[in-house]
Amino acid sequence: MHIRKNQRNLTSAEKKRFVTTVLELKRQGRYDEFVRQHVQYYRTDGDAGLRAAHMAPSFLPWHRKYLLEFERALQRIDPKVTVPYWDWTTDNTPAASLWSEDFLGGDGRSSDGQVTTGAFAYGAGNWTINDGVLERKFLVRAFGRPTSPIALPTKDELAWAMDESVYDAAPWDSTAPRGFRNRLEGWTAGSDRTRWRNHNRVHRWVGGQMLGATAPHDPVFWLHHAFVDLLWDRWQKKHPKATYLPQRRLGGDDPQRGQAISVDEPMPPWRTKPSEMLSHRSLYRYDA
Ligand SMILES: [Cu+2]
Repeated sequence: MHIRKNQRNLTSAEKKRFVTTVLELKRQGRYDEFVRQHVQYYRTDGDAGLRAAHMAPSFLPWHRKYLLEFERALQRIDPKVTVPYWDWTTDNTPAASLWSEDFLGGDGRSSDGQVTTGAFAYGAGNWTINDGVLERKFLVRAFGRPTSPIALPTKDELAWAMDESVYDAAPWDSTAPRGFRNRLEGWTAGSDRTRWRNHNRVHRWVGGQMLGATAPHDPVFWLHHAFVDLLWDRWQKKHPKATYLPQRRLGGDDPQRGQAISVDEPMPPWRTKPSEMLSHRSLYRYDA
C-alpha cells in the first residue's frame, strides 16, 4: 500500500525521486504513450460515440484508473515513487514551492510562453514535446492567463461542488444542470471568467499544453488530477448514501445511450468498470 502525499509536504529527496522517475519514463518513450491515450479519449459533447474520460459520469473513475496506470509505470522504474497531489485551493500562487526549480519549474516566459526553469525546461534537454498537435517542442505555461486574468478556484467554489449531494444527472454531459461530477469537472454556462470552475479552471490557470487534449505533457497534470481524485473520496465521505450515477445502462430511447457509461459498463481502453474504481482504499491511500 503506498501513500500519495500533498506536494507541499514532500522532502527534497521525494521531489527528486518523482522528477527523476518521470524523466526516465519519458526517456523510455512510455510517457508519451500516456499523453497519446489522453488525446485519444478527449472527446466533447458534440462528438459521436462513447465519452469515457471527460464531459461524462466516468470522468472520475476513468482518471482514477489512468493515474493508477501511470503510477504503476513509474513504480516499475522506482517502486518507492508515488504521485503527489496539488491542493490548488491552498497553494494558489506562482510562488508555491510546486513551481520551484527543484520540482516542476515555473511559469513560461512572456515572449513565447516557454518554461525555462527546472528539469522540464526544453533547455535542460530531457523534455521535448513531440505530439503532432502543437508545433512547439517546448513546455508552455501562462499562469493566471495574463491576456484575460483568472484566479485558481477558491475554497468556496470547491464547496459549491462538494455540497452537491447527487453524483451526476441527465443529460450526463457538460450541460448537466446539477451533480457533483459536473460541478467538480467545471463545465458551466456563463461569461468567460466564470465559465470554467474547479478542475477546468486549474487547467486554464496553468495554460500552455494544460489547456487541451495534450495536457499530460505538463507533469503538473498528474498532481492536479490526484487532488481531483482525493476530492472524489472526500465527497463520498461527506455523502455516504450517494452512489455513482447512472446505475443502469441508459435505455434505448435515451440520446446518451452508447455515449455515457453506467456503473457496470466497461471503460475503454482497460475494460475496467466504474464499479471497480469507486474506492481506492485497497490500492493506495492519501495522507489526508
Ligand atoms: Cu484534467
